[in-house]
Amino acid sequence: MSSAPSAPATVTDAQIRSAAIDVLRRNDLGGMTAAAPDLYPHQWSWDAAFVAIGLARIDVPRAVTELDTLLGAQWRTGMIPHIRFAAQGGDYFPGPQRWGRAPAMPDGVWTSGLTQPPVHAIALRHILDRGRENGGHDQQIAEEFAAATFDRWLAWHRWLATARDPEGVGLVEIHHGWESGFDNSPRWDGPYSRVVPGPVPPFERRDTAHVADLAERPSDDEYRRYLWLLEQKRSVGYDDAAILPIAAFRVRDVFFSAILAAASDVLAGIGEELGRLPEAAELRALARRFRAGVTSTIDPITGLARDQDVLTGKWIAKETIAGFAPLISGGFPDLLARQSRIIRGRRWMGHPGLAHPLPPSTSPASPDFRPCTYWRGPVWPFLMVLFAWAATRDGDLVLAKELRGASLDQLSDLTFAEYYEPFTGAPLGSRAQSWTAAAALEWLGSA
Ligand code: 2M8
Repeated sequence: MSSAPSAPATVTDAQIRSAAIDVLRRNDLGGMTAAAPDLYPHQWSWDAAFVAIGLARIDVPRAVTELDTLLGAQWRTGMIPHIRFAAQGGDYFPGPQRWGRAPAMPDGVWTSGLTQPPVHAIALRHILDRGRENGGHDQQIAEEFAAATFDRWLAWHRWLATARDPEGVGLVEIHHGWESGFDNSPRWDGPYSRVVPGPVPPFERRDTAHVADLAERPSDDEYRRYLWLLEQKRSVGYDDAAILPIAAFRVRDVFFSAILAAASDVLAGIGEELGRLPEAAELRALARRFRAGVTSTIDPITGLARDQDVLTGKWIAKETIAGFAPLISGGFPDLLARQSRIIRGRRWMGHPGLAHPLPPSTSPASPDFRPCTYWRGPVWPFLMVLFAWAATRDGDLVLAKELRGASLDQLSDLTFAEYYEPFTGAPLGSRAQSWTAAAALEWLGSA
């Protein structure tokens, strides 16, 4: 069982900041930051973006390096893979051998064959902003990096908009729960229940060795399905078209789509600054298309956004934080106002039992809620940064302030846990998780 946090009564911002910097230093593998020291000893795609946001508060050149290293893993198709494996090869399953090679993989780099949400342009924007605030060398390096890599981020967004939205509906299709980043969310229970695993080579999990309680991680049964989907992708050489007729898991992920909409607008803004006007216009159009896609998923009764199972054509209506996708993508003022009311309500941040008024990954009022189990209930600190960034963009400064205050209280336990039990505030999963430390640095702002 998880125990209640035993943080000292008064922890100063300076202590949080110094402990967070320490975590990122210790997880620095040289050019890339391990997502976590033991559980995730490689670079994860969307973790790297949040890490870059935090690093930009303390070291702009190092933040640039984080994104540059990730870009070194970009496939010839434009896809940014969900893991770039460290050369020194930390112990993680499934590792590089299990994924194998693909024709589109960059030479000499080992990656996974899946992708993850495209938060990177948002991180690039943060790096540019911090560089300009600091001026001098920081500004120069940030601006040069943005100009030099714009086309590669553009290729990334274009790949998502074509390979992963083949019918142009304005929603990104994922082929594995890992691609969502919300690995075992109740959102995926239906689609996974229809995955019938074929033969999977023998495997030994490593993740279970790094958590206090096995209930904090997905089950073996879930892993068998995860690995079968990997085998399917591998069997077609990770070809974007060839996977579509055979994929046992095809879901239009509304939260991923919302991130693509938001990030496309941000990248368009960077393109405009660079004088890349046709490309910027293309990105603005992408943002509109995916924002419209997100809006089209709203359940009129609950007001929450929904995923869609491509293989059954059915909506997936689970009460998870992904239901607030419009708060990330932006949208019509009425929709945003309604969502802002819901997220503050008693099924979410306003639930009376919460240790900190922060939205858990699944509503505590949902029958699917599991307070200790990974993406089925705990609070994920890095996500709060994303919601606050979007709230600030849309003028909801009160929500942004509430998220900041409660998050800093939560993080003052100095464990920088991967996720937290919503009612007790106990740290769960990995400790010293990089994107949690980065979130603390972003909340604290520049020194
Ligand atoms: C978790 O996912 C990995 C697989 O990608 C795992 O469980 O082994 C998720 O929380 C994901 O969102 C995150 O990017 C990754 C590394 O922090 O861990």
